[in-house]
Amino acid sequence: MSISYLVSSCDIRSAFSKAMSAMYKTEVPAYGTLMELVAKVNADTLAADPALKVRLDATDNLERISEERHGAIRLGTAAELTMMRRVFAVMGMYPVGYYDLSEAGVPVHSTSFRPVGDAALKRNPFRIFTSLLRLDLIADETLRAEAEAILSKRRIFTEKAVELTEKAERDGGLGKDDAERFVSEVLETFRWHDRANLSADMYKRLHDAHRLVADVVSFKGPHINHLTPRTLDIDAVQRLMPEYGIDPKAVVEGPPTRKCPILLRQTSFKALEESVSFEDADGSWKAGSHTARFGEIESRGIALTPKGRALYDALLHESRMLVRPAADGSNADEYDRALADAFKPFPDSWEGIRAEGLGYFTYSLTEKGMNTRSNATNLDRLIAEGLVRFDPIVYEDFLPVSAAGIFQSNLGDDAAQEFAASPNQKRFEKDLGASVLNEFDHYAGIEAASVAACISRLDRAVAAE
Ligand code: OOG
Ligand code: NI
Repeated sequence: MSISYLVSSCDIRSAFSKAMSAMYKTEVPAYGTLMELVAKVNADTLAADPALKVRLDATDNLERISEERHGAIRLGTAAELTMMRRVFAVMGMYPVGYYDLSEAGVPVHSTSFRPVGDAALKRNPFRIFTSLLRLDLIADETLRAEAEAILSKRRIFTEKAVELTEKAERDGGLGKDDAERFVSEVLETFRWHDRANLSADMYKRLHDAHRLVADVVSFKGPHINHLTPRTLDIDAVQRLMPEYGIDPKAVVEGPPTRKCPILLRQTSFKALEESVSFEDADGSWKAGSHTARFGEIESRGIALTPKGRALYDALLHESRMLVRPAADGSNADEYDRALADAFKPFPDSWEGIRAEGLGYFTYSLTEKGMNTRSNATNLDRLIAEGLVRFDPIVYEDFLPVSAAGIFQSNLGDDAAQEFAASPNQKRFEKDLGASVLNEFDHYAGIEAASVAACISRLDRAVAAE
């Protein structure tokens, strides 16, 4: 087959995120309502801030501003994780970052499959936060073995999805018809199943061990558990959710509201209780319920360096020592104030963040820089002379404390459990069958490349003279 007939992985990813969005809106109507609210708040924000509109118009596709940025699934076995990696690779999504959630009382570790590189992110930024259940953290050995046995029997991918993935690997991509078929076959893996693959009794035992274990083990596949559009005003959406009949989680996760946003802020509506049925030994179906699916919103800021991240972690910890957000929202205002106070030492200007080496920036030549010859290599001087400008690099990854907060508020308030913190990235990568990209190295690389491009361009101007 000639290469020119292959559909780009970005196009497959776009088609997939669109199909997933359509499916989830019909599966979870409250999610459709959240999307409407987000679209309205984004439109109002742009109307009230023409400068923002101009800026976003230059850097983002305004038409797609309210579209989904991410979703999440939870897998049960190493084989599922490896296959998922291969499926996502067909869509140009690669594992970035390792997140240990055991420390926060959730028995999973995770990565994010996402497009890497500016062009791919711009084309379609959709990513999937993917967790692998850690049965090794469950104390009850008998239950652990039973859960493993149930998981070993299920097949979460259709035969055709596997076949097309293998074909894409062989041929370096898929043609148009195959790509369409691939999207609809892969979508099956993410679909909700209201019939559990075990008895009510077994469900209860798994649920008592940890609600997340029940969510992963009880079903035929890893249903998509939320999708997350981008909002331009997360505080407004959080405030307005109740007016739209949706129940927000207690607080917005991540940093406080700031002039210069850092990292990632996110909030969600609480997972809904849904009807499911369980199959008893005699083959009869018994009605029950399960809580897993919700909707989320996100708003992203600058990617922080290890130094910036350490400061972020320390300040967040400090604020939570003062006020721990209650799941019922009763101290939400108090928490917001403590958070804002705790973050005062974090500079709130791009110049300040840059001067202290807290964030990653891309550097480019100004108008003046493009028309100037220089062989200077001192970045601060080039900036001071107005030859070079700097812009924040957007954080495209996740935050373990925030993710744990999202998990927790959606698993129910009694779900937190003490696990010994036991990050095990080596084991995760073995199960994944590949290593994950280190997000800090990745941002540092983008920054370094932009600096090198500025300096060589200024220098080339000299040579050209
Ligand atoms: C994933 C929660 C993490 C986020 O945005 O941090 C997440 C889950 O509940 O499976 O999606
Ligand atoms: Ni999420």
